[in-house]
Amino acid sequence: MHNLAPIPELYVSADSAQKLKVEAGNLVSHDLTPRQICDLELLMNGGFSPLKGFLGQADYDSVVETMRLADGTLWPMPITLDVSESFAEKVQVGQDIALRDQEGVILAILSVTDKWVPNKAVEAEKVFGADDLAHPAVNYLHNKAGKVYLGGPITGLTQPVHYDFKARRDTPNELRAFFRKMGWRRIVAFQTRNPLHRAHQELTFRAAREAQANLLIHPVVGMTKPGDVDHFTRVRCYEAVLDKYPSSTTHLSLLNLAMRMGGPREALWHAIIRRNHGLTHFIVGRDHAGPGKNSQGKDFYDPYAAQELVRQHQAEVGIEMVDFKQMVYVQEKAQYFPVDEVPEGSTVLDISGTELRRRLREGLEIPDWFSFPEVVKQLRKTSPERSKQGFTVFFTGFSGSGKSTIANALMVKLMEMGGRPVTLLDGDVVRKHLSSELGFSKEHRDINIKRIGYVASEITKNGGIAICAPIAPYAATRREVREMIEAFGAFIEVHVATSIEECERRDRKGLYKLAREGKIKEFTGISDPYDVPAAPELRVDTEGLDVDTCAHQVILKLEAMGLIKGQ
Ligand code: PPS
Repeated sequence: MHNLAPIPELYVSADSAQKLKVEAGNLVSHDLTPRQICDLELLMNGGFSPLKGFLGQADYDSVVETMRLADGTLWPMPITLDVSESFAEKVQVGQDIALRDQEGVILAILSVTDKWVPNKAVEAEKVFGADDLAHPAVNYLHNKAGKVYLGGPITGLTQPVHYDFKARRDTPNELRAFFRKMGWRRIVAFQTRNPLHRAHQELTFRAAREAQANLLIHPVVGMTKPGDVDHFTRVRCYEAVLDKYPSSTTHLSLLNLAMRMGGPREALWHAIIRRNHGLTHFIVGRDHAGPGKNSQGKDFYDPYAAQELVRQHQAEVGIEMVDFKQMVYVQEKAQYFPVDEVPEGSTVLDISGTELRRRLREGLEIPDWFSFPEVVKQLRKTSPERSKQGFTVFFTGFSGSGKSTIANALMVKLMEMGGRPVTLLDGDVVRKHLSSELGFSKEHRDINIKRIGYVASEITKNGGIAICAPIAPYAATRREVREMIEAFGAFIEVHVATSIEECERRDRKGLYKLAREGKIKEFTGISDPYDVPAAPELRVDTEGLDVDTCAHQVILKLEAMGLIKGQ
C-alpha cells in the first residue's frame, strides 16, 4: 500500500519560531539569492528529504563524485549555500547565521558545520557533464554563485511568501493530504517548464491511463531555463488545459523548484522530489531537463540518458518511471499517435518551439490540431505579434550630427500612425531631467546611457516605443543597453553617420568652436573618443539626404522588421 504519511519538515513550532526570530535578529545574516530561496523552501518543507540542510563538505564531495550522500543515500544534485569571500570571512564553523529573504524576513537559521572553497570546475564536469559556460547551471556556478560554500543543518522558521497563485501551491505534506482525502493511491506526475499543447495533453492522459493512475500536472515555477515563457503565463495556460481531462482525475500543483537543467542527474533528482510529494509514478521524456546545445553546437546529453538513469534507480527511489513516448499528429487520422506507432505512409504534422515562436511573433495562425485556442490566447497576450510589441530606436552619433532632428521627425511619423505610445529620450532633454548632475567623463557618460537604457527597456517592456538620441560614444555601453532592451523587444541601433568635419562645419550650438578653444573639455570627436558602431541595424547619411528622408529610412527599416505594418 502506498504510504502517504506526512514527511518530516525542518520547521520548528510557531511558538519557537517566534522566539528564535527575535534571537536571530542578533546573528550575522545572509541575504538569500532567488535560487537559494527556492532551495531553502524545498529543504524546509520536505521536498528535498532526506536532506536536513545545505550540504556539508563530505556530503558535497560524495554527491559530486558518486550521486550519493556520505552515508550512501542516493542524492544526485549538490544543494549548497554559496556566499561571497567577504561574507565567508565573517563566519566561523560552529556559528549560527540567519538566512533572510530579499525583503529581510528571517526564513531560517543555518548552524554552520562546514565552510570550504569548492572546485567548481570539478563540480561542473561531474554534475553537469562538462565545464562549459553554454550550460546555464555551469554559467551560474562560475559567474553568479559565490566562491565559498557554507554547509550545515537548517532550523526552519517560516515559509517564503508567495503572492501569486497561492491556491495552486502545495507543500509535499499538503499534496499528500490531498491524495489521502481524494483516495488517490496511484498518482503519476508530469514535470514541465513549458506551456502544454495537445501533444502533452495526449501524452499525459495516456500515461495516466497506462499506469492506471490519477494525474498530477506538476510544473516548475521557481526558476527554469533563461528565456522560457514566464510562469504567470504558463499557469494560466495550464489552467486552461485542466478541463480537457476527464473530471476529477487530474490535479495541478506548482513546484517552486530552481531547475539546473542538469539532464540525467536532474531527472533523478526530480523523481526523488516527486516521491517526497507523495507520487507513485513519474513521467520522464526525451531529453528531460536538457539544457540544449553546448559551445560546440552538440547536445549536452544523450536524449535517452535521463530515462536510463531514472530506470536504473527507480526501485531505490521508490517511484516508478513512465517513459515518455513522443506524441505526433497524424493528419489522415486527425489524431495523435506515439511516434513509434504511426501508421505507415501517413502524414505526420509538427510545429517546433522555434516555429511556434515565429508564428506568435508574426501573428500567424496556430492550428487547432497543435494547441488549444484558450492556450494560444494566453500566449498571444504575453507574446503579441511584433507589430504590437514595444521596441527601442537608439540613435547614436556626434553632437550636431542630426540625431535629435531625425528622432523628432520619426516620433511625429510614428504618432501619426498611432497604435503605440511614443517617448523621445533626447540627449539634451535627458541631461536636463534624468542626469542633471552628470558631466562628460567616461564614467558619467556610461551612467547616463544606462539610465536611458533602463527607461527605454521599461517602455519597451510595457509595449511602447522609445526613441533615444544620445551621443552614446562607447560600444560596450551600447551593447549593454541593447541586452537590457532585447529582453523585452527589438532594439534598432541607428548610426547617424555625419562626419566630425561636417558637424564642426555646421556647429549649430557653437560648441565645437568652444571645444577647439579648449573651453569645453572631453568633447566627443574633438578631445574625447567615439566608437563607430560596427553593425548597426541602420546607418543614415545626413550629408546627402534631408531629415524627412532619413526618418523615412528608419520607418522602412521598422516595417522590414515587422515592427510596424505597411500603410
Ligand atoms: S553622452 O556622451 O551620450 O552621455 O552625451 P549626451 O547625453 O548625448 O549629451 C550630448 C549633448 O551635450 C552637449 N555637450 C557635450 N557633448 C559631447 N561632449 C561634451 N564634452 C559635451 N558637453 C556638452 C552637446 O550639446 C550634446 O548635444 P547633442 O544633442 O548631441 O548635440
